[in-house]
Amino acid sequence: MKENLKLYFVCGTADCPQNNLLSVVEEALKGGITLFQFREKGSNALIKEDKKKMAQQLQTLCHRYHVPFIIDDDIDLVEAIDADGLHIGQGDIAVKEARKRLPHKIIGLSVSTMAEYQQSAIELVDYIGVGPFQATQSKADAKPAIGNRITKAIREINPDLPIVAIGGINQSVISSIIEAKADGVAIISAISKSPDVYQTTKRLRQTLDLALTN
Ligand code: TZP
Ligand code: MG
Repeated sequence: MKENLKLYFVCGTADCPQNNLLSVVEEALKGGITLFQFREKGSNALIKEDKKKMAQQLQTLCHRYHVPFIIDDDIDLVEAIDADGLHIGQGDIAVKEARKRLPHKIIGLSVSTMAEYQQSAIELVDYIGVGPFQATQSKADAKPAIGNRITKAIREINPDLPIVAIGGINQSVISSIIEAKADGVAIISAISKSPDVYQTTKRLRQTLDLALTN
């Protein structure tokens, strides 16, 4: 799991200014993302059959590059298309219930505070997403920025838990996040809104590879 968290791209149609989610994801795959999450949110979000069709196309694309395909929040869709996993927030379906329905799939959980960590069934998840690291434009209801504080505190008490940092992450903060002992970074806009998704992703991946070998 830790290897897959290195460069985790999270994206939905609303995150792509040119309305080109499929080509953005393909460029990011070519650039070296290690995990992808389909996070379809907002007032113009795809729903029902349209969402399912998009998910299937994204899944096919990810698998062509041998990258696991995760879906945000929609456990029915995970089951319907046999996705590789589910990501849930604190207000979504309970971890215990998700694990019961998805015994062998990847389950990720968002954690923003130590209280959330302590109150969650951490032993049932495959990784946690910790954030927001910095202020973010990509999540309407984002909690206050926490920097590396929660990552460091959780790493102290749980040395083996796969942790990915999320929120406002770009090239310039990667080394500090890896020094805080996260296993990787999850990114929306620094990739999806880049004028050159392939080059940006490739550079992020090179920086992560270097930071993780030191
Ligand atoms: N959860 C916490 S911050 C965030 C999510 C989904 C948004 C991250 O997006 P960006 O554009 O990388 O700040
Ligand atoms: Mg959610």
